[in-house]
Amino acid sequence: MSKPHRGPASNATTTPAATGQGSQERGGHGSDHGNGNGAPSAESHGPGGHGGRGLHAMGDAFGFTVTDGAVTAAQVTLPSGTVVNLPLTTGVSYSVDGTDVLATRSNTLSTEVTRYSDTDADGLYEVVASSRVMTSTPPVDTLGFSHVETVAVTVASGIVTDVAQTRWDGTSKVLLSATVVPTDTTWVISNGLLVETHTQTDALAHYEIFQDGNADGVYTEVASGTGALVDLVGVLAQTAAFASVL
Ligand SMILES: [Ca+2]
Ligand SMILES: [Ca+2]
Repeated sequence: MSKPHRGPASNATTTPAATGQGSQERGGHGSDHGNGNGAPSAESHGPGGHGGRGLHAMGDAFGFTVTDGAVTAAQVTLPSGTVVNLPLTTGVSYSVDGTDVLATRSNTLSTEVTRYSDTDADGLYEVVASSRVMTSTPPVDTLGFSHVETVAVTVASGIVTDVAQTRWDGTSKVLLSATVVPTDTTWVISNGLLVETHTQTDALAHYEIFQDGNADGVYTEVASGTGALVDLVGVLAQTAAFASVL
């Protein structure tokens, strides 16, 4: 798995250069978020590192058997036509939400959910959304730095006017200002959380959610995902226990 990270989150891990600390951090960070990498078959033919984007790219190819409201079998049809049965006892729990199927995996530091939907009612499901929500205090490296992305934010009358990414060495990179206005990224405050959304032409929209639990103007990334935005009240519930350090 060469890309355990998704999108801009990886920016925060590319800046450290001195002392070799950077490369160590990247390794540790990757394993935190890429626990699916341990699958023995997860090389070039693996299912996209189990990330939402990778699974989304597999298209309308998932099949589920639902009995009495529970998923009793899951499978995916590969482009070659081969049907692979998905194991139901490996730490992923399936549930049914309306006509959709949810797959939930609880990791040490986060919870991931993938939503499957049969949007064209042909009996096969595709990934329409995925999310990862932090459920524990951000980990730190041996220097004491947390490499979870943080941004300094200015909000005026409910409008986000300035966003700057805060790097581990104290420098910052302006993402939004009066003169820096990206065309494919937006920031809004919702339920007290900062929601950064990246629109893409060839993939599901990708978002990152930041929280400022100690109200110092610096927001820490607590969730990310693709497709429809994750329930923000649920995010707040999952971060409540450690929000004071965010
Ligand atoms: Ca379908
Ligand atoms: Ca803060």
